[in-house]
Amino acid sequence: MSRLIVISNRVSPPKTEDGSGAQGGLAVALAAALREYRGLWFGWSGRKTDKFTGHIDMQRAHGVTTATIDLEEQDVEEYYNGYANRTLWPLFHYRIDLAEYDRSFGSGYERVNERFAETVTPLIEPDDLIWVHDYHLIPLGQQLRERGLKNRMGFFLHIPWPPSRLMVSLPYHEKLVRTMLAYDVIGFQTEEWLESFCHYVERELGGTVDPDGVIHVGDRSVHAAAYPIGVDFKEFTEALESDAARESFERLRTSAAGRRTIIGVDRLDYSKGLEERFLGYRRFLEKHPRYQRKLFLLQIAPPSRGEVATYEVIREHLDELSGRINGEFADVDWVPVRYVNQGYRREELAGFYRAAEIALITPLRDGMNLVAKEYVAAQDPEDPGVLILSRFAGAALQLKDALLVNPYSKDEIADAIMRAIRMPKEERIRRWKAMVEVVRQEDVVAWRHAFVEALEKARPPVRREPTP
Ligand code: ADQ
Repeated sequence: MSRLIVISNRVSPPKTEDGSGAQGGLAVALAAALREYRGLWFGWSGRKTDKFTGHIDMQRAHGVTTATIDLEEQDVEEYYNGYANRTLWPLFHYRIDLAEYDRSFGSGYERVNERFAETVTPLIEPDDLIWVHDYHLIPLGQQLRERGLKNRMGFFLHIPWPPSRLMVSLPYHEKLVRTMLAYDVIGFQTEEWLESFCHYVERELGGTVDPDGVIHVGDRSVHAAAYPIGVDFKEFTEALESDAARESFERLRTSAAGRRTIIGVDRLDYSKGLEERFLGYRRFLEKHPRYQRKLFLLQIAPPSRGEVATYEVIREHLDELSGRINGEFADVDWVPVRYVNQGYRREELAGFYRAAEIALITPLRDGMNLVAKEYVAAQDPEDPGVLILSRFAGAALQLKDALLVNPYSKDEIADAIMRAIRMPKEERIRRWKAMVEVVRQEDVVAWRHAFVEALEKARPPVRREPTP
């Protein structure tokens, strides 16, 4: 069997064999894929160094080999905080108003992709399957080809692909997208992002798309498809059985004192629609005063990307807005918004999801959104909660039985909360059953199998040797 080489911006070495602990779902999923296929996981260590040396820190823990490199301060600033998070992230989430274009970001992005290519190439054997992840590393495949690698290579984009009309606002967009043709397989979260990509290929690159998803541009043919990512259903339902989950369930239910909990869990990011969510919830409180003391919103939002100014701004706005809503509506024995800025272990989160009668997950744009799926996975089959989900999350294409809302509309959010409160148990069960089937079947194991299988089937194309 071929080895699998996973390459992503950051690498999080597995902390325990079963994947429990404070890791995100994706880290757990990738670690499990590597245990299954052997191979290694390559990426940035998260550390900064004075001078880039290309030194690879190889470690083996719990059946997974990781290989990490340190980056220079300037690399991190231009590649990670710059091009990845200040240019591509906002643009790909349809926020061209927030996207910054700075020449140094682009050159830093290219430089770090070259550094990745340079250091990982000697670790790769001819038969390895290479799986590159996300917007940080779009040109990496091309860089690897230029170093002579003929391996089968796939790229998976975890975030949306923007409509062509937005994409063209990126300086040198064509150059960037053309590098993607170096891969054999390109995966998107949903058909919608895939469609936007195909539209771009046809309109801007003059390519054609076969009905079976093979894209042709010049002499290159690439297989492009949607591979919706899922949660590790088994791992998550097992986490629910843990003492930590039981304790966090009790903790939330006890403190709720008979009131209903509306839960939101998101990285603190403008794409997650937190301000709009708070305003929608405020509209609910305004419209339905008699329900005011019967529920509360628990928003868990650990800060992310603190070195990027827009994230500081959103954090300030949310501090201010949650304070304002609480000041306006709270009473001595009731606070309408519990706004928490910390991360929790997966077991604890599972318990919180189970204890919450309603989940309010309203990103303005999201590649998939795993929190929505985790919430569904965590529900009690006899008495499940209601999922209110943004129609602009990739997950909405699969979770059609959620209450789908336009996250920009305060009234739609307010009305959905009312509907969730009043929803009869039979309807809750019916909707949940339909959703949990999807979450169970299209889980993260199915996702990685589908992607790796597509990669295995891709014929290694014959390419030129690198020019000396
Ligand atoms: P994210 O934007 O980070 O991921 P999401 O898919 O919701 O968004 O995943 C977040 C993960 O972090 C979930 O597993 C969640 O449980 C965990 N998490 C969030 N808040 C937490 C907290 N306070 N404590 C502990 N854990 C917390 C990107 C894309 C998404 C895509 C994923 C996977 O933006 O659209 O679904 O990658 O492809």
